[in-house]
Amino acid sequence: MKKAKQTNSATSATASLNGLSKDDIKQAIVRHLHCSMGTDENKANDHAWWKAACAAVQEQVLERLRSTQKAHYMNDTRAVHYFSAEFLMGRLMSNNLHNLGLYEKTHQAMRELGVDLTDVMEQEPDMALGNGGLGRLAACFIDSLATLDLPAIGYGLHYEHGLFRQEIRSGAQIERPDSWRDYGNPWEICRPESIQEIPLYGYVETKYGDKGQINKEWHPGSIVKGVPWDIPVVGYGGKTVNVLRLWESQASDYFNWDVFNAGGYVDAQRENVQAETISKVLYPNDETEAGKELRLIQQYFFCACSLKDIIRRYKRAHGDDWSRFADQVVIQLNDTHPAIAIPELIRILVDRAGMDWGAAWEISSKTFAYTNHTLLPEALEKWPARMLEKILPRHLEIIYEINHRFMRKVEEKWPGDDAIKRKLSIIEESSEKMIRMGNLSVIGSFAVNGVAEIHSRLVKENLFPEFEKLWPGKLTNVTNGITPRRWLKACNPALSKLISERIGDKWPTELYKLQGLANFADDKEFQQQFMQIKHDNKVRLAAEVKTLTGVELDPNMIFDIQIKRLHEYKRQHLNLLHILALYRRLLEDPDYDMHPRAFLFGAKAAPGYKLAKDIIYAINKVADKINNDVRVNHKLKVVFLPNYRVSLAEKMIPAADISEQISTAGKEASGTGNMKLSLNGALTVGTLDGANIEIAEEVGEENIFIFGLTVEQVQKLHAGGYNPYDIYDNSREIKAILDWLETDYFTPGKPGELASVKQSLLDGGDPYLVLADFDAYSEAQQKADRAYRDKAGWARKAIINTARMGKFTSDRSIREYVERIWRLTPCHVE
Ligand code: 7GP
Repeated sequence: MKKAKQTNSATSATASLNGLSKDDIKQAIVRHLHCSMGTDENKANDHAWWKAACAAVQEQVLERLRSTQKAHYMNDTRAVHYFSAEFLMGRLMSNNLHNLGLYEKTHQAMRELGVDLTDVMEQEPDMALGNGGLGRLAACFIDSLATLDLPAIGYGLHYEHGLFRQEIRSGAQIERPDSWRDYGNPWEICRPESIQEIPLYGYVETKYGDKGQINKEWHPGSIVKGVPWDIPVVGYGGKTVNVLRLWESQASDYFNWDVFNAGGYVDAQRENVQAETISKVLYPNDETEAGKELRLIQQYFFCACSLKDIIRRYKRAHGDDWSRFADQVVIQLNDTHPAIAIPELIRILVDRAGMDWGAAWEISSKTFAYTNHTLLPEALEKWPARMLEKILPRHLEIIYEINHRFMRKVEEKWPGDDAIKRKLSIIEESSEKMIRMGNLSVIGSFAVNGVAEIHSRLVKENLFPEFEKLWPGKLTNVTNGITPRRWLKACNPALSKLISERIGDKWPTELYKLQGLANFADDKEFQQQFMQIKHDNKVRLAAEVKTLTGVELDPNMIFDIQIKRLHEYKRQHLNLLHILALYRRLLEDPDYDMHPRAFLFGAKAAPGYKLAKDIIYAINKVADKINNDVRVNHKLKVVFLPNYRVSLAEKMIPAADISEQISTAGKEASGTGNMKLSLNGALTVGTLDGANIEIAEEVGEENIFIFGLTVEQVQKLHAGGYNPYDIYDNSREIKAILDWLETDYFTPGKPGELASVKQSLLDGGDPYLVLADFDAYSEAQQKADRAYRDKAGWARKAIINTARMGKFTSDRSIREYVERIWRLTPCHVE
């Protein structure tokens, strides 16, 4: 096995500059203002400046893209192909400038042109082609892959509308379409030369060869065209520029031609609409299965396009010799969304390349690896066999064949044990026959990983225990990470500068270097500088909050932040109950001793998830009441920031004092927001769940506020029959708070509007143990409050948090994938 070398080539971004001067940049921007935008310095608005600046940067990017592709081609490199239905990229301008080492110069160039780069960058819409953690992880990973000079390509869908834009009207979430490409996306390049045609529907014909062999031929009922759009991914240091290739669906000319000739102009248009629907919208689900036909078609569409693309490239170098395929190609499945790629590759090998099953399986099972991102049963994908039969009839046959052969293995291992067979089978024999994509992924991959130690342990022990027995060692862990380029260097420039002054500027690629800051944790001057930066970031965020919501925040308050998708298991409602407790305590005792605190939320709820939307509504109603209650609003504020997204996260995270990571133990696979906040000097209030556990190990228990039930205690409590009424009946505070929600105190004239939250915690059975963890949470919050008042003590803890985040760079995660799963070698680009 080849071992990946530690690749620290991209140490200092500035070192890699190709001598481009500030004046060169100025000239390029003005040239694009004139020649690409058709305007001039006097007339241009910020949008035009933004476009011109993008075009100037893109020139640099494309040069390097060309050299990278040439180097990869010349070296015939093994590459990882990261298949993901989501890439939550956010904005690219600041990131690309930082990674090219051109940020400062461009800033100055623009200043001399009379424009402010920060304002101009605000023009860029987020690329919100993802829901949450899974999609953002993919974005961090492709940044690290390029930074480490690893041959890699991201494959996904070119959604016309990304995750919905959230508006808050009278406290309620309203979903509006996201239109990130309305005025063009200056970063993407269309590649018509690599268009693919993708079959759908139809039937399978069985043919008998003259030697008795059986051949299958799929006669599709419809063909759609996949048009690739390439988004360059610039590594830090600007040497390697990889590609994110996103597929857009279009009606195939070929298919419409017949209809059109038959005089069916209108019908032909209808076909167009259907084909184009495939990449129209991102499903706004996080941690729930969509279960819709269109979603399955989306998955197949991008997997089939990507596989054809990979095979075309492979054949260019190796012709019809398939023997090296698995040596050159590794495909990482980002959850089960792309799992249909497994039967698709087998179909290509058996039906198109004429291989026998054994040879095809040999290749396919050495090509795929699978990452699991959740244990929540409602998120584990299953497709009705009926639906597959209609859309992908040949794939269903192949899945049955995979399962048939796999069942023989199970029989060998556990002779006569039908219960195990039922459990491990890809086919679930319920009232409606279902295909379990998780089982297919495990069976069809050579490696399976969870995303944090505890999660991977639970994957082994609870989700797939028999698979672990069947293939010891196949299930493994790679703890998630985040790119420190975006999540510290670019989003927190003042802190980055301070860090570089103290420990040098190598930390963006060698994050363990942050350890050096621990030496200054007790240094009065450093503490003062560190906390001054935090204060300035809070001032800036407070201004943003004022603009977005009208609420005024005093930056001397503790900024307590919970930002993540809205879900019961993430327990935003636990946070809300605690806010209500503080409110009550303040009303009962105006001298109640607490440091003033602002609670900030950012969260989108899946449009069909009623209770999640009710929780958003409740947060907003409680916020309204508290923020306008002069008895308490000098000590307590609550803000729900609308339309949480990557670019808003970049403003909130540097301003956080406290990071809320309060999921029910065992439910949050890893979390990555927890890493971003801690890296920026926030202290975590959190449960022993996901990566919180590893963060606690790194920062030490005195620098984090851990509370609540452990995974084992959660399991015990459920097993013993948990009754939330026992807590409600015995806690004066909890009873008062829950009853409060039923009155019209927060919704004048409309009692009961917030009752569903209470209902879910009592008659609903409180499935996520909010009440069971309430007292422990409240205590942890009190500890945090007391700790904050010791200014030097807090500064020390905040500094230690930043200093100990080295482990959580996505570069470390990628190195682990490379060494243990992908076996890639870096390819240095001149
Ligand atoms: C998320 C997990 O909830 C989060 O804990 C983890 O950090 C992240 O993936 C990256 O691994 N899962 C999703 O976003 C998701 O949609 C359903 O999971 C498959």
